[in-house]
Amino acid sequence: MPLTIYGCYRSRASRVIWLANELGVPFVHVPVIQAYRLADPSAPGVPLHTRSAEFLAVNPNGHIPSIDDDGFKLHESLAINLYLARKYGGPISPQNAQEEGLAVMWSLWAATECETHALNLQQHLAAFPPEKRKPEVVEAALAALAAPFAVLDRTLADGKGYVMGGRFTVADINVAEVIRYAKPATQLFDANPNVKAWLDACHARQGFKAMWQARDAEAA
Ligand SMILES: N[C@@H](CCC(=O)N[C@@H](CS)C(=O)NCC(=O)O)C(=O)O
Repeated sequence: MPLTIYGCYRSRASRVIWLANELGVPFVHVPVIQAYRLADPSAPGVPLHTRSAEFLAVNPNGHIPSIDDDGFKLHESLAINLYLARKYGGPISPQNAQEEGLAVMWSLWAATECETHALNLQQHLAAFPPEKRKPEVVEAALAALAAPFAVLDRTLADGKGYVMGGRFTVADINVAEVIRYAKPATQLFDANPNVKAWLDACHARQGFKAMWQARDAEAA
């Protein structure tokens, strides 16, 4: 059975699809959408969504992405990526226990130190309509991200432009997909030129571009 990836492109499924593209792993894509994007998720004929019984049977948490890899179900985007990298191997994957530790560390770092603040920047600087945007949330997020961005900037300077291992790995994807949310806060990137150059290089990769093109083609 082929790998199945559940989750529309306009979700954290983008991370998993980018990695699958980089690995060259074929997959079946099931574009489950977020229930909150539907006016009435219980209306007849609505598309498959995060509260559909059919999807809750895959992921009882009711979140995307999830995968089904020959009957093995896994949730949490960053964990899925670490699993797929481990399974399929190659230079994108950790090569030893230390690299394994670093890849997990950077993934947890992105999720715990950065993701909430980066999402706040995306929403309050770009996604929300002007009347919902709160400058105090933006200020708090900028303050919270100043130190982690500086840490990442120094790491990239020392690491030849990569998060770990001196080459492009799953850790770059997992961190880049979180840092991407902060893009509307250009001052963070101006203050950290290595982060800016690294994110641009990540987004110039064919695996990312193929994912992004499909995301653009998906209904908003
Ligand atoms: N920590 C989880 C977060 C999953 C998550 O919150 N996904 C969002 C979409 S990006 C979702 O499913 N939202 C719809 C819902 O909660 O109904 C991960 O990284 O996979």
